[in-house]
Amino acid sequence: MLEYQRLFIKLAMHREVLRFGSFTLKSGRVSPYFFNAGLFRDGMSISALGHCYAEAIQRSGLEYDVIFGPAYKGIPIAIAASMQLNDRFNINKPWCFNRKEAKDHGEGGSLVGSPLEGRRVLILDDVITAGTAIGEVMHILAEQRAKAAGIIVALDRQERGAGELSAIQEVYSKFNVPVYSIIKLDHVTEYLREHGGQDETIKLIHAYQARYGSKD
Ligand code: OMP
Repeated sequence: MLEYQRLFIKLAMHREVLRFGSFTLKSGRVSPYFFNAGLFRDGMSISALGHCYAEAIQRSGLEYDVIFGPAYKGIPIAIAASMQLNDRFNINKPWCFNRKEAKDHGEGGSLVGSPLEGRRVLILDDVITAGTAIGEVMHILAEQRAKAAGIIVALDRQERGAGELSAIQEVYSKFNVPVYSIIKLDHVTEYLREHGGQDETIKLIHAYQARYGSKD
């Protein structure tokens, strides 16, 4: 695990973005942990989050023209990451996000920010579990005749999608788009092991993975 990944988990646990307990997911799966990116809700946290995405973007080596943050949780992620790319890496990229409701007056349209049409789009989102949310984003890109260059999420839960493949493999085989993450679930269990006293939590995560985990 890299140092920025360790710091990311530390911050996520400190801000209770990453919590352990019993949580019913969108997919209906009952998970022993949950990652709520909406709780990076102060200046220091969102700045650190943007830095981690910027780091993951740079490490991915992906080539893209514009950064897209799907509403709602992807919006501050895209803004924070584009600021950190500029400030730390001297890379100035345009950003864009969607509204959930299209406006019928004023500036109109359902997109805010830089146009997507005909461009290579880097999608920044919070979490992929079964891959449903990403399907909706691909629909927006198709409408704009834009091409997805890649997807970066904060946490790869390393779970199966609808079938036997991992959700991330499904995204790749369905849309031909690579997915990267700041951390994977394996990093979380490694971090818990390093810090000790979390044997019960690790056991519950392993049991959950035995049921829903992907084999990659
Ligand atoms: P999928 O659409 O199944 O890939 O689930 C991704 C979405 O689930 C995220 O965009 C969140 O809305 C939500 N989610 C989390 O935010 N954190 C988790 O740890 C798990 C989920 C989830 O419900 O699977």
